[in-house]
Amino acid sequence: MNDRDSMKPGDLLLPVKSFCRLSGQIIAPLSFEIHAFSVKFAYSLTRSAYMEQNINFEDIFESKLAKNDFIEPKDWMPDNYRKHLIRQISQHAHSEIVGMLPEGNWITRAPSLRSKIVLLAKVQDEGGHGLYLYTAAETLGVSRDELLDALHTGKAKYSSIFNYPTLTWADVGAIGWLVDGAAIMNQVMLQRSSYGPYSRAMVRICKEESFHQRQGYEIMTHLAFGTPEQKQMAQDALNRWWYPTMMMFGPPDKDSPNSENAIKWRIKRETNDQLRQRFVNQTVPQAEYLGLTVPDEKLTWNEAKQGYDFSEPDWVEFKNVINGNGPCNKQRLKARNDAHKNGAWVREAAAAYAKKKGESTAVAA
Ligand code: BYC
Repeated sequence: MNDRDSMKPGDLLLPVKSFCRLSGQIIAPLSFEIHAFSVKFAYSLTRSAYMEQNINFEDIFESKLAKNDFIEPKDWMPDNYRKHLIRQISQHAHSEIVGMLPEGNWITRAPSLRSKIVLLAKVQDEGGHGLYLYTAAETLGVSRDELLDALHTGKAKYSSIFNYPTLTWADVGAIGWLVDGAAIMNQVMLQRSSYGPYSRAMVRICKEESFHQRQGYEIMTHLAFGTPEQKQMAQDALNRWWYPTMMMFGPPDKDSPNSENAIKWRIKRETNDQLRQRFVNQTVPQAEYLGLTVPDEKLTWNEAKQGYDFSEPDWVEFKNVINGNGPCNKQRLKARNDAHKNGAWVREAAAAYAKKKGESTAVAA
């Protein structure tokens, strides 16, 4: 088992057991457990060892990428790579916790005890995903407070999809089926992302997202094979969620400023358009099984490309939503700010407990 295998996503403690090798010779042995905030210390030790040997950091970084090795928190990385990751991982983390809100809205109104328990578990999972991802972002030298502050003040983006309302129970089904389905499509590729902590967080998240997708499809199945009114409810949810889900993959490749670096640095392995196409190819047969109609008159199978031709979402609407003017942006930000404010006592209690525990450990030692 190597060091990477021994680390679990969400770990605050990063076991570092690294030997920096030059031509097979160990030049900087490091073997200790460090807290995420000490990453910079380990990095500077490694860096000075390399400098003595006149090593080009960029070459080492590039050769790791070329070999499909992970870049780890203690490794040298270009500033723009670090910035790119902080941007993407924190947006992803924000999406997970804001994503709890539209479905959380239905916990008290779930139509049965079983569906309530399942929905509770799912929403709780999303909170956990946020935690793994904030922790992964912290390994890049940014604090949780800075990240949350950017979300709460509206500076940071989160997925456009969570700015749409959940009007009926069928919307909870559509979110699981379509939104989690799209999320998995994107996140399976991110399991192979070049940044170790992000990639490892994705492995666990993907397992849970698969369950979420099935939960949503189960709800849609009950409705689609239920009464005509239930089927209509399912169709209405599909009509409203189809295009917003297509927007989740981001703008078309030609208008995606971050894709070039993301692909070059192996943060993303596939482009926005490639993933969107795969999502359509996978989802259309699922809609057909349910007897529901995808709201796209142009949707046709293209034998030559072995995929569907489909209509693009409304990119003007997308821009409005990501710029804060979607149907629920203000409501979502207010809910997050209120939750943070109301949770202050929990953070204070946790900090007081950690301090007390630290003091009693010091006395015992
Ligand atoms: N919404 O150059 P581009 C979940 C922004 S949570 C908002 O293509 P990139 C779930 C983009 O940030 C799933 N903004 O960017 C949770 C950029 O703006 P900045 C969330 C978007 O990064 C709870 C600009 O547009 N998944 O599944 O190469 C319950 C230009 O875009 C969106 C992730 O976060 C959008 N949809 O590609 C249920 C996955 N799209 O930052 C379910 C990780 C684009 O330059 N993220 N923008 O100001 C990614 O894979 C990529 O960041 C994206 C965008 C594909 C989203």
